[in-house]
Amino acid sequence: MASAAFPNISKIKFEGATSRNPLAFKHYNAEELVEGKSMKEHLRFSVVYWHTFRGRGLDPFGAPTMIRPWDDGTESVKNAVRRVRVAFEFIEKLGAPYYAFHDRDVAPEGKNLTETNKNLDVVVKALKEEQKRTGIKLLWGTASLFGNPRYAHGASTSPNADVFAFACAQVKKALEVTNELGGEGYVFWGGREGYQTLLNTNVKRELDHLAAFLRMAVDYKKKIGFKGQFYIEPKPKEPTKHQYDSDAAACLNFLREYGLINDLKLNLETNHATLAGHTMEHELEIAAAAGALGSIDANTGDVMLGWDTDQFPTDIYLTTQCMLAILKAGGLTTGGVNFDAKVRRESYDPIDLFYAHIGGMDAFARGLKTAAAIRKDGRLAEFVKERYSSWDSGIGAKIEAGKSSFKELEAYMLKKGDSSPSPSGRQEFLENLINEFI
Ligand code: XUL
Ligand code: CO
Repeated sequence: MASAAFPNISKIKFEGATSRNPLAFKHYNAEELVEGKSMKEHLRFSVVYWHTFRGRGLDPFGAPTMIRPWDDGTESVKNAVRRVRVAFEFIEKLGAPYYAFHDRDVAPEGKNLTETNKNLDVVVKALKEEQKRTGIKLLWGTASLFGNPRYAHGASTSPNADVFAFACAQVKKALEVTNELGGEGYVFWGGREGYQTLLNTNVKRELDHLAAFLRMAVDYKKKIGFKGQFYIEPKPKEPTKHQYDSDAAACLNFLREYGLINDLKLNLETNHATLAGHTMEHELEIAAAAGALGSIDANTGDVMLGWDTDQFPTDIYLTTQCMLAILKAGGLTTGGVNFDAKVRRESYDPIDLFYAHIGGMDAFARGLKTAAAIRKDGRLAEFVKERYSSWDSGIGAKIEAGKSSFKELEAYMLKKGDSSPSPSGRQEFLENLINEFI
């Protein structure tokens, strides 16, 4: 490749927990086996193009702070292609096996859709070359249906049918490109699919349109033979006051209502869960219960701030909870741990991108090892199993098998007089048990 963007950084290595090298992994040891599978296969780490290679530290109060030496500041295709080389140098040195992007992160828009698609084709060629050179794969692709002003009122839920049509054309191309790059998935995040005020909104029509859009995407996926997994990414608000895909339960309900439940799984994001007033653990459990746990956007919010700060995950409790839920659900199959996270506006040196990702990967590796140790110990699972043991035989088993009735249960209770006592929930005992492993 041409001159390196990170000439002083070599491939990040695992040095173990006692290392004090900030450019080394202390816990992520790619080939180390956990529950019989390598850490690399369990975690399937992915770097996002948007925050890591397009984020510039802009906020509503101030100008960009991140001046990247490889970026000439133009929206040219040449600059976009140069950025691809830098992105792959970074991901390769980091040792993440995957990346993810929106169409508009990688290539600039042109004067019209034809020119925009042509720009994308040029950059996709470079992405393909770099994937081949490095072996790095595309976890998922997606389309930005929120950045361009045409999407101010939403994309598939726009009151303007032409905007809906444009969004479909854009997603058609994004699906083709994701397929061409061997993407293992495709994400639909609702962007601006929601409302700012109900005074101007026909909710029923907008939901019907969102479903029609997803149905056409499913049809086109089949038509082009794209084998990747489709995901829907819940988020309750921001940029709109209310997003239709507000949390895992709302998404699952929507998918069931419109007959799409077998076509999409969920891509859950920690900071979106907390914006919805849930923990990430909750969202993972709700998705897993419906067999729809697909992938995760790994980040974290700030407990003192109410918005989507998209920080890198460093909290071992959080990563342990995530990995407990993921391992219980059978692991990430098509999905991955995708760092939809950005360095702070004040962390403007390119090297901060390394520190951030290394920290996130180590935090998840620790979460994985801790979760595996809790599972090996077995007391947590045993406690939960025991708590439900009244359902394993007798009247409980009969109810679960759908073989009982109100009449029978009344007779059962009239005979017994009262229910048997329920044992303690032992929350504090269980919290202490988790702490034994952290
Ligand atoms: C926005 C967000 C998106 C999706 C992909 O909050 O998380 O970047 O992950 O569109
Ligand atoms: Co996300």
